[in-house]
Amino acid sequence: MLKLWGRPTSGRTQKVLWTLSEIGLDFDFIMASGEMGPGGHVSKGNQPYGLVNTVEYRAKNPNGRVPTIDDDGFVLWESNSIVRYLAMQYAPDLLYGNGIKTFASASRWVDWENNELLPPQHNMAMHLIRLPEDQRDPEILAAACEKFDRAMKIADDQLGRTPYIAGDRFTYGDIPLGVRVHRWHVLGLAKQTPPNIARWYEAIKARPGFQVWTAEPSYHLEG
Ligand SMILES: N[C@@H](CCC(=O)N[C@@H](CS)C(=O)NCC(=O)O)C(=O)O
Repeated sequence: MLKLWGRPTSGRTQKVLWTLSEIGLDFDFIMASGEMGPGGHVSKGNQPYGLVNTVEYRAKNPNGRVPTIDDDGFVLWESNSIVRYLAMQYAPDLLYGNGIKTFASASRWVDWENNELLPPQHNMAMHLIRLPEDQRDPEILAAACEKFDRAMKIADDQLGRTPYIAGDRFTYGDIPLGVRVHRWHVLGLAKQTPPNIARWYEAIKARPGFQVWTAEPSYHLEG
């Protein structure tokens, strides 16, 4: 059975969990993290799930980060590469209509999420909930919100042209964006959701794959 190392509070792990749920693949979920545990972030004195600094884990993922998968001996890390691998290996029809151009377009939005949405959202979570209060910086939070809002305008323009981010159909490209847009709302930072994103977000929230591992607010609010 496929093994996945990660933690439910990790947005990058959620991308993989959501993809696995879309496909309907069984898997073993093994808790791993050097920074967070069942009680929250280590900066508040919580114990991490661990595992990531063991020799065995580092042999799989030398970065000591999550997520990592082992699919029948094929080990892979980098969350977006894992999502692309799962889509190609198990569900090309479902996750990109088995078309190379749709695959490439979805891949572009997945890279965009990593480059444009993830850095500001990391600062949003750290400076709103994860760091102890005396280490939070309102200026870093404000700059992160501004950057995230600007990026949302780009996604909103695209969603004004096509129902889903990579075209007429749901693809794996909607998954990382879905995690970020949901976290933005759960953190209470989506002051005015742009209209096309609002319409798309309703469709995304209705997907069973979203509901299993991403919807739960505590996975986004746990600090
Ligand atoms: N580019 C990598 C980054 C991996 C990463 O930084 N993951 C975070 C969780 S979202 C992590 O491992 N944090 C440290 C920890 O939990 O120990 C990916 O997308 O997989």
